[in-house]
Amino acid sequence: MFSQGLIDRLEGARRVVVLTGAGVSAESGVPTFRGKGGLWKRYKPEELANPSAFIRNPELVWEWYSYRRKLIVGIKPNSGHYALAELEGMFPHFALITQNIDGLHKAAGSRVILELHGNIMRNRCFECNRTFRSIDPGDEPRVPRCSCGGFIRPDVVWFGESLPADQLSRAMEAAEGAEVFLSVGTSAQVQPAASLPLVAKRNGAHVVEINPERTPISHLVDEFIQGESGEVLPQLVQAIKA
Ligand code: BV8
Repeated sequence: MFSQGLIDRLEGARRVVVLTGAGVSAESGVPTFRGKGGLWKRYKPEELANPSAFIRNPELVWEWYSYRRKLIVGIKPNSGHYALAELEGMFPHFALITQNIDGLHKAAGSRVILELHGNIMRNRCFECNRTFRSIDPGDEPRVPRCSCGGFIRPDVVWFGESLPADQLSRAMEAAEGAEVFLSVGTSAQVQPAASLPLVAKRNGAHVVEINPERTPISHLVDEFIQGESGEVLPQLVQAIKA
């Protein structure tokens, strides 16, 4: 499954970077956005995960996130998450960049995690940006209010919103310095995350994509490994150990 070139590169690598997307959480039962069985059929994520949708209909957006939070409460990391946590300890410099907002990488033991798109279990005020951890999504469609009077929203990055500057700059830096870059479980359609594998490639990294399906960057990477992350990643860890 793995080229000797990849194993050789990984054996000698000091700087390894991984970008993950919703596909890594699929085997934990978290629906992806765009694949089959994607989230809430009736709406496209781009129609709901944006500030104007929230201003127009805060209850609908809040309800969508409450629905998604309920999907996430009680799910567990899968073997792909655990393999990534193990990979972290195998290299002097390792960075895990995720587009996922489900917190499963942390739950699996990964320590250096760059959350580009926020975290669904955190909330913040739409007006004053104060963050709230305690809000229980509960069942009420009523959108909670901050003491400043503003609506409280999930602390995630919506379409049209800038990514957290420190997370993005650290992710760019990691991609620029990577010797091996793995793009795992992402459809590579959302910017600026989708440009990270190309930044790595432009700076000399050996770029590997792991996905059951091809994506818009599959023809640009050095290796495309067709498969599910929950299977491929543990086998990659074993191959390096061997
Ligand atoms: C920005 C958090 C600067 C919320 C998400 C016009 C106007 C405004 C902006 C734009 C525009 N045109 C383009 C843009 C930029 C826009 C963008 O990229 N749009 C795309 C859709 C064209 N990006 C932004 O707006 C970003 N901000 O650019 O700010 C700016 C500011 C103002 C104006 C312009 C620019 C913000 C993007 C962040 C959006 N937030 N999520 C939430 O989750 O509710 S994005 C969302 O998509 C998730 O984060 C998700 O992770 C991410 C990417 O999707 P994937 O993770 O790849 O998931 P997907 O379902 O797509 O694919 C799953 C993959 O897994 C598939 O390939 C499948 O084959 C594979 N798979 C399935 N099973 C497995 C598997 N792989 C492995 N193993 C398996 N078992």
